[in-house]
Amino acid sequence: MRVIWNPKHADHAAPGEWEGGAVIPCYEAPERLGLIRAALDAAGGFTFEEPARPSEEVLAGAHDPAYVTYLREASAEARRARDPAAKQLWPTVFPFGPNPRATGARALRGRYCFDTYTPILPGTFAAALGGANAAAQAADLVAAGTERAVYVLTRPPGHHAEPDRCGGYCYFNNAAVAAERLSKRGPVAVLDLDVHHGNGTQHIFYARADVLTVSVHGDPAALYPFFSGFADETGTGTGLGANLNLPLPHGTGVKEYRPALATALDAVRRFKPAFLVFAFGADAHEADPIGGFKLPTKFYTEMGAAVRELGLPTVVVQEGGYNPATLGPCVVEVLKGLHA
Ligand code: SP5
Ligand code: ZN
Repeated sequence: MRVIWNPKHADHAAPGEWEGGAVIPCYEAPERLGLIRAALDAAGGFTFEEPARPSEEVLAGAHDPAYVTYLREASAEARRARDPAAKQLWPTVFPFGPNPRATGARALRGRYCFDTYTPILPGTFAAALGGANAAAQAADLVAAGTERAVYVLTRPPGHHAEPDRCGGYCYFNNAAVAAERLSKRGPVAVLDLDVHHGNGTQHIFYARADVLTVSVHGDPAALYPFFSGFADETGTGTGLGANLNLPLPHGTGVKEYRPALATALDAVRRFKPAFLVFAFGADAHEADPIGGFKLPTKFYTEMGAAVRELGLPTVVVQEGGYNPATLGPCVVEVLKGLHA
């Protein structure tokens, strides 16, 4: 299986994340990518390629130009700073009030970000752009019909990134970039099986009938991202009916997950897409430190095989997964199931 990986990923390495009034070690660390790559190498049958020269053009349709400019300039600002504290840009105040203009630098940090997990660092823009280009290249390979499935090995992840906001460790929405690119050639379904709701992907395609978004995730009443992912979010305008959320409770195991996955796959089949984008996170695993679900490693083979049954040309995009011991094995299993 061909793997497009993001050689710029390590340019983004957060010093920590704000949680409960303190900076804790960041779950989304550069080691994640190396662990996945080592596991794929050991499993065999995977070839690794870098995307061609990165371009901002791949972001069109997924992100607002003003946000792209902000992220580029904020990363440059962090690079120029001499004071170490100024080399990480964190939001402190978020938009509110009747006229939430964002004119100053401090306001912009809150305007273009929605949480306290997602700082902008000197290399954030380059790393995020590398991932978006890896996703675009994988989409082009799948669209050309030469590959039935291509895996995008990247970080930082993407599915929480909104059209104009970073959040949830995500800056550019790699899955949305792939889906947008494929949508020029036919209807696309995005299946998101990260344990967290893919709020950004949902938002980007919420009013579109040609891109179906389906997500199985932890109930946002109890799990990040809290404000998005409820079952009554079904799309808007011509996109009404083209978004399906299947929230499941904390503690969900195979018994509860399997029927939800079947429902998700049925929705994809009924939509009759020409292409699939599979936003894959390993954080629904029983050993994940932040997910709260209880899927065993062996279920990931079944998950991959179930997606393969759709028989669709597929771009698999890496999202979350935070247990260093189980992340690699989960990716190997899901890709084995998908490719077998
Ligand atoms: C792509 C992705 O999976 N993003 C997830 C973002 C979730 N960030 C919230 C992290 C909350 C960590 N809470 C610590 C509690 C540990 N017991
Ligand atoms: Zn996640």
